Amino acid sequence: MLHTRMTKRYLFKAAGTAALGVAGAGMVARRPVADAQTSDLLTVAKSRGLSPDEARAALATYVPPGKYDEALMFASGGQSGQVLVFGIPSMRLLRVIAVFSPESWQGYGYSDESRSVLRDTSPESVADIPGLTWGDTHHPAISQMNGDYDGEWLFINDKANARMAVISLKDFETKQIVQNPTAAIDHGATVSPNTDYVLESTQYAVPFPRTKYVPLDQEHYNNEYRGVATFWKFDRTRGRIDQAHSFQIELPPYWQDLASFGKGPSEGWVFINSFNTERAIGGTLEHKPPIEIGASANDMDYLHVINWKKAEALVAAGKTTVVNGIKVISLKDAAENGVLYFVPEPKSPHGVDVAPRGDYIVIGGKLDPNATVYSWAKVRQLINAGKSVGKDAYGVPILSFKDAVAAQVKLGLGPLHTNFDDKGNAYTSLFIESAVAKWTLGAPYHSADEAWKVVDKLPVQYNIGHLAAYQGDTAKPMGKYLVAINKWSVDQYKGIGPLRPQNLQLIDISGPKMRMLYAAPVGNAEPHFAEIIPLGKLRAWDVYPPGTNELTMRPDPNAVQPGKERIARHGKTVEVWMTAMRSHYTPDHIVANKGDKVVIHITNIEQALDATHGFAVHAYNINLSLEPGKVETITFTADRPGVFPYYCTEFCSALHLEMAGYLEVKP
Ligand code: RUQ
Ligand code: CUA
Repeated sequence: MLHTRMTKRYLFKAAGTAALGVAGAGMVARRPVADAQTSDLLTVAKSRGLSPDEARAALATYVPPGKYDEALMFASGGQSGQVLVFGIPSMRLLRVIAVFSPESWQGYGYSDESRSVLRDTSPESVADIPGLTWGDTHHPAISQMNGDYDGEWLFINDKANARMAVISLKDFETKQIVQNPTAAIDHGATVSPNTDYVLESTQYAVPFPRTKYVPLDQEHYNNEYRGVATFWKFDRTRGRIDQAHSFQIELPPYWQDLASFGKGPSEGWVFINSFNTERAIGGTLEHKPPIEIGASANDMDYLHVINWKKAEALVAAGKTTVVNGIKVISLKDAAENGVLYFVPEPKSPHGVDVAPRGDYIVIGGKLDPNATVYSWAKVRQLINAGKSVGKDAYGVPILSFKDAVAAQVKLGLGPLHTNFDDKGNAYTSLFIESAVAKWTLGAPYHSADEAWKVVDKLPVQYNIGHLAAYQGDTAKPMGKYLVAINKWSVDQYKGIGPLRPQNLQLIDISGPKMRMLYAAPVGNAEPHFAEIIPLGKLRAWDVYPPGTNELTMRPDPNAVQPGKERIARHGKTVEVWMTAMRSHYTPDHIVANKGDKVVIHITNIEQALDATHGFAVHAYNINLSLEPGKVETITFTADRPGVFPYYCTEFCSALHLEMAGYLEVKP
């Protein structure tokens, strides 16, 4: 039903009339033009059956052709192995970045350059698992300076194979993938406030290192299975993770989960939550409790509090062992040297998020309706005073729960992840309740009588996992927008078969009450976490400088100028230096003998915005994407005799179909 009076008020606003805030037909009469526009808007709203709130939401999110979204959201794509880039507030999917899975539109996994990234063939590589063609991306992390996104780099983990990827935000392409040498499955991925390190925390404990076999029974599990926190050193000048200066901290075989770096007063520390401190290993067919029961028996698990500055000092002092090529601080050394502490956290928690000023650490209860908030000042005091209430089975000091907690805030069913706004409020996803809870932080964000209160709750559709507020996990949250990353869409989209999209919902958090703005189905991936950054902070290239190698981002030695194209034959290798421009390849004939190695370097010599060409070869499983200025190389063996057309796969011009050539492979 349309509430005409309300609708008028909202739509007048949008039409820019002077009749703001007052719903009265009398005021409209003064502005006949606006009045006509307004009644037109009302007609549209009415014909589409939109309520006043819905019409308002449409206006708040609509980005007209030729205008830009104000922010970008980088969301993981889960088991699609990709990163998705959405515009905010339009929620339009603007880009897909192929990371761990080949993706033919981007030519990712087909060119020599992208194949070398996917397989990590860099000289320092310790990658040892061949043939991976997918990943499970979970936690994107934009590079930071002083706890604030700097818009330079993006990191994302592959949970399934414990890998970390580096993406450049100059061209939105994956530059590096590193394989964790000791861990099998990871979960947490996050950056330190100045991006010195990218932290990867494990999930399921395996024999340490993963490359050895240790029987799965309780005794072996307790003694030889381990979790690990990996601190990947990021070298900004090279734009690469520097494996030689990275290190790990061995952790007990609890199942570590997400991680967040401290900042401000807690800078130099990192927090990782955990579950299954019971060390349950299942065995359902042997009539042992299933993992989900065994892992939920204890009332408390352990928040891991890690002094990474101290860990760095231990590494510098040589207190490490090299395991599978990486320096490792042993669990014993970590426990005895003030690197690792535990604080109990209620039963199987999830999510660990540090408040903007670095003063509070929030844990989602998951099985407990509370968010548990630790005071960094209190935790720090306990550590300084050397006060522990005991040690765990591995000698790690345990701090007193009640002396470390600032508050427990009862939020609702299934609290998971928390982000923050610019007014001292926290927003927590409630998985079971399918809602977002807005609540107040304590001092200095709010006075004592306003602190730790739920002030609003908004239902979402359905089963929210993470949420992402505008810069909501940084030292400088911006408020305004929040995206609920819902896991289920159930009945929200119709006629599309049993595999349902995920459902991302944009929420306006600028006022005292949250308002639902928009729902965006994601039909190609399962986003987990996301981060939202203002468009103005990004300095992406529009085109590559002429002759650029996408990996080095520098001139490619095989770039070729128009007029200098050539084919050279040395022994059984045919090497081609080719140019692509609208609407031809030079050369358009390549001749090889069966069994020859064919190497083609293609330079897109265009500099016009969006003048991208493809390069596909029949029967050879080849497709490249050559954006303006880019050089790519493709190497293959001409093992199949015949005549193979090659053509441009990107519809680039009126003569796009004419952009073709022939590869002859003589028998
Ligand atoms: S955590 S299931 Cu981001 Cu809630 Cu991976
Ligand atoms: Cu170039 Cu189509």
